[in-house]
Amino acid sequence: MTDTTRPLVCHIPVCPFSQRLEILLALKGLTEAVEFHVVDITQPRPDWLLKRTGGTTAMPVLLLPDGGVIKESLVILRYLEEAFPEPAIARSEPYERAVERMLIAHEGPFTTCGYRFVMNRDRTARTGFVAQMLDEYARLDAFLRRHNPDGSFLFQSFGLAEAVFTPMFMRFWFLEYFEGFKLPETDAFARVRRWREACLADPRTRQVSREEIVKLYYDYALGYGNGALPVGRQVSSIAFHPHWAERPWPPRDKYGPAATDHDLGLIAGPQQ
Ligand code: GAZ
Repeated sequence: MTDTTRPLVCHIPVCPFSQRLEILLALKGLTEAVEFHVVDITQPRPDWLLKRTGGTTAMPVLLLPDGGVIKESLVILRYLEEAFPEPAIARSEPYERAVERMLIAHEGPFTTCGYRFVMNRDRTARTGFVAQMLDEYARLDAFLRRHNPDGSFLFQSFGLAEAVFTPMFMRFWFLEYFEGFKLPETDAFARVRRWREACLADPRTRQVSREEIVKLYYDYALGYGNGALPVGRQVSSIAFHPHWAERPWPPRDKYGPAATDHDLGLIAGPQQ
């Protein structure tokens, strides 16, 4: 199924953590150095994979030809940077490297905030999530203003911090679609807006599209993550078949009546 000479990354469909690795390799011009294998998260994990991971199911996981296994996207990212050192993407000067790592240290709270917001089912909690999300963007804005007030990126060009955050900026299109949440066009967010736009404009981040994200994450908007099946449904929105490009766009109102398998183009046949 796989060749045994290259490292292999196993990941779930539209996984933002795995896209970080794809972006890093694209920045290096080394997209062929690592093989990527998408695992169908709606099915039990294959035995060969569980044997390699020691039973854990979270992905991405990097499987090395010599038997080594690396988990956690930021650790894998660092490994790839060191295993394929040319061209370097991470900063090399110690202080700049620390600045880069300080910004990357924000990714956990930022990511969790956006995912909790999209998965929230309580309409009355929405205002609180908007405030938390804006607070996260404000932190990024302050950090960028402090370390590079006039630039677009953290340093001169798209680098490691951008590889970490861009997949989340893309996933958070689901907040625009399902929550009507956008980063305000005000001065207070001007610096982080410039960063986000510069990140999204880079052609080396085109591994996934807005349409794929919105369609595959519909079940997250219903509060069901990681391939879990919403009540009353037979097929997950993150399933391989039917292909997302052949399905209609899901309803925007995530708090209204849930769409059926049929509405979502997940099963053929008459509406029940
Ligand atoms: N910290 C790890 C990394 O590699 O950086 C995270 C990996 C991870 O969460 N992988 C998930 C997975 O493989 C898919 S992505 N799950 C299957 C399994 O069997 O464990 C994130 C959230 C969240 C819900 C979902 C996700 C997400 O909050 O993107 O918050 C950050 C899962 C409710």
